[in-house]
Amino acid sequence: MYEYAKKSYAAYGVDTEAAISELKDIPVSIHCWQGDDVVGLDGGGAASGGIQTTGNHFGRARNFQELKADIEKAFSLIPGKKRLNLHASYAVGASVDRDEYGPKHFAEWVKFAKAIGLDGIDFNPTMFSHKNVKDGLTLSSPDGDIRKFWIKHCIACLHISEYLADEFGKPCLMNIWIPDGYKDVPADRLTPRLRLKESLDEVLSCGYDRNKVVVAVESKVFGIGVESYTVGNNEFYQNYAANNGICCLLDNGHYHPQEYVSDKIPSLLAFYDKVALHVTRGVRWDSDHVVLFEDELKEIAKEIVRNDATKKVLIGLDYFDASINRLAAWIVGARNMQKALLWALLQPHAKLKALQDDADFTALMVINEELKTLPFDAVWAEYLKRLDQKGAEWYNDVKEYEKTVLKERK
Ligand code: RNT
Ligand code: ZN
Repeated sequence: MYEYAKKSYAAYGVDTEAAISELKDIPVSIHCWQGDDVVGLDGGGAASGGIQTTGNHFGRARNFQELKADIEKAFSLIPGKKRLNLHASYAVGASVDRDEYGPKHFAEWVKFAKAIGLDGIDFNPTMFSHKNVKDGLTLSSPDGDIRKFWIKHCIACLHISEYLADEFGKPCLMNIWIPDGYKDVPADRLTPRLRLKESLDEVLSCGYDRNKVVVAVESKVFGIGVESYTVGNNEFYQNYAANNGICCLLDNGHYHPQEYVSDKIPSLLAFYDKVALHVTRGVRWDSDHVVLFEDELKEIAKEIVRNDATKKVLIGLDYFDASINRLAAWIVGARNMQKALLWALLQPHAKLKALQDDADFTALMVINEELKTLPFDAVWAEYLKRLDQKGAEWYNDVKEYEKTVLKERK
């Protein structure tokens, strides 16, 4: 079947061998928080700040040991180059508050990530699920002590990120997302943004190593209970990032449902050296459903591949579904990201671009439609085989793990 597929793609000038070997090298950063419903290890409890995990499937990882075991099992069934995306709330054995976290609280994670052969660890300050989120605000709070606490937390996270970069000999992405906003019509939209700007300036001026840490800011349209106003919206962060030499993180659940991140990626690539992503699936809103192999996912992957941006676009996943087996959620989403990248690598981009420039839109449509039914499955199967990965049978492993490990967790 692979030989047949190879010929089918070759007829369009596509080299399946090249696609397979390129795919092996594209890292995908997988979020730790799918494993425990974004609860974390530092006592913050269930996610708050406009985000919510729904569902109550049995087997949630309740501690570091269980989370590590689940990650190890799930990641073993995901092909390709993997990074781990950690939130500060996953500090191990911390007896201090978040503003005093340091590398030692993440040393166990480093040991683990190295042991299971990961490419690196990415990091996030956790500015939700904490008593210092005052009236729903963090870095934009009118209370100077609150702002100071979170500024200190972000600076601590920058140093942890430097440590993570050193440990893996590769840059670490540190993404800043805050829940700040208002439920109802605000009386002042500007001042909170000016305070956020000042707070971020203070964080970035701490003297971190820009070669080691890529700082990103993640905008959002609204959160649950914060429907009327979001301090860190798209315009705010795009301008902030552009003016301060950092990068934007686009979460495809964070825009109006008729706005597409696939279209935003090339716009940012025209101006930025790096663009970070949270690939998710919003159903009617920022619902963080498991990533499926859908058109928009393919478009996102196509924009990365056809713009020669696999090293510029930092791909991360961000979803949390507690209504199904959490390992399966990880595996389905991460495999789909890989599938979409393979799909994108199997398109004859140069030929299609030439048709566009020649204004031959008829041929462009005809070929695009033909490409949709090429034997993609056989190339995917070959990729899995070469990486010694299972096909659809991965699910049997998860069922077994469910029976022997997850069912025991009461
Ligand atoms: C929230 C953002 C943010 C979080 C994670 C846990 O809307 O998407 O990225 O989901 O940091
Ligand atoms: Zn996100």
